[in-house]
Amino acid sequence: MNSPIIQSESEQAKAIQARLREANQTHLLAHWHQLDDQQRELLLEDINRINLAGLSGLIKSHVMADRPFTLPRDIRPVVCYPARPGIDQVGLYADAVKRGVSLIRRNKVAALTVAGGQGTRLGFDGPKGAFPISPVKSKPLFQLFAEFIRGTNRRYGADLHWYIMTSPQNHADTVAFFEANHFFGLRPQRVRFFRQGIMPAFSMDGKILLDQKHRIAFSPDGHGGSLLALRRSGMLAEMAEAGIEHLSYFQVDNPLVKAIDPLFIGLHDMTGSEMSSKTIPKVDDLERVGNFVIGDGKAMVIEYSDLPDELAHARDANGNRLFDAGSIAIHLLSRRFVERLTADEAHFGLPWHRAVKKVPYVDERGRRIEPEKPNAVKLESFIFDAIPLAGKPLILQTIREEEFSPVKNVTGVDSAESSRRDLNRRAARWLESAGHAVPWREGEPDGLFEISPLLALDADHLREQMSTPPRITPGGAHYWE
Ligand code: UD2
Repeated sequence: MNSPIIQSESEQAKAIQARLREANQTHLLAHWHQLDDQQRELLLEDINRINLAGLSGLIKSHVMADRPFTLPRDIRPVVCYPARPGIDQVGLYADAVKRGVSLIRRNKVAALTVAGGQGTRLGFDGPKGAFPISPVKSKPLFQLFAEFIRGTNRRYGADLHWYIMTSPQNHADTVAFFEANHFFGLRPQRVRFFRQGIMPAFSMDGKILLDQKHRIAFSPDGHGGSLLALRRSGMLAEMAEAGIEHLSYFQVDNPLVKAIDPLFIGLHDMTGSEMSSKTIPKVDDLERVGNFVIGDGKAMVIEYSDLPDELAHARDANGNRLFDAGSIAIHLLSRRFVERLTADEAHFGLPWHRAVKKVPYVDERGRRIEPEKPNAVKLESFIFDAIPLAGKPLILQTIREEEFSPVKNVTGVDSAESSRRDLNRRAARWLESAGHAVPWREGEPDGLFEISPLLALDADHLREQMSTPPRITPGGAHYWE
């Protein structure tokens, strides 16, 4: 094939051209002659970020072939630890809380937030963690997590690390946001940012897309990329040195998350689980959350889009939903498990998932096209695909109203509105369970209620912390810290 010729260019450029020819991607140099020196350098840098060696096989298997998710042959419901212990589990749960607290006290646990997504659905200009969400103070998501960690440090005398995964697109803005806000009161040394990996977007016929004439259209490689990114960034080695044993993983979009949960940590550690997850009963058959199942004998998550409708609607003998264990993307991973999974990058075991999306690109004539229909394949890996690779995976049920209300859209289901409402309702319930009367009107708390995690991490904690009745005015805005 007649490829664009780089004549009289650096040896480096020539070598790249040869590698591109082998990978059938020489179109990336189509506009080379119109680029200035700096742009050429940037383009070569971008190309060097791609693992061209393994590319042809990947394109054949995942880009060109619409290889749908292969369902396990045998799919059964999972057995979970219940949210509230049965009579014969009370002792186990009490021991687990003690174990969890002891691990927290000794800083053996770190928080890990994945915040590399693009948050396109929310239409927010900035890192998603900077989105203001709390009902009274409009605190951003990152601040609520920071205060949860500070509250935990305070309660247990700990000094926990917090790892935050950014993407190349939002890294600088995320770090600047923390700096501008003085790390929300955390010690800056304890807040560790690391960038996730990237993958190029492909045209439907397997060509890497250009975002500009000198830039490749990259996007984040999925939250499963957090594992390799931890190793590549040196964070995994740092964790080992600091004696961190478990990572408490959660998504940036869920302000209700218990960023550090002694019970969950204790159960994970006591049972020798390598990866543990929280689940909630689904609100309806087709709720857009992953489904925990036992597939061919192994615990795993089947994403909502991959679960066949007949299974989503299936009922057991009592008429209950058969596959009811929704994934809320809260996990614990043992550091050693992450080390094992990422020891040999060439054989990293998480599969790629294919998504067809709209991706703007520069065509062969140099025009930038804003497609109206999905035109490109993006590849991402998902953290929950590590579950079947884990020893003794554990699944703990929890309570939706206490722990899950993600911010994904502007309004409607899983929106800023619904999440703020759920934070408000939760604060009102905590006050009531601490013995304080809260006015309600038409099924909602009458007023705005916000309890900082600096004051209380859960309802029981609030009961300890707030013994005198707070002043509450119907319709008013109330905040405690
Ligand atoms: C995710 C789960 C779904 C359910 C739901 C709960 C997947 C594929 N699905 O759905 O099963 O648990 O969450 O809310 O995960 N992120 C990165 N880097 C990336 C991509 C995503 O850091 O390359 C982060 C992103 O910032 C966010 C989280 O991962 O915190 C979730 O990503 P999403 O919004 O794409 O996932 P969603 O809502 O489809």
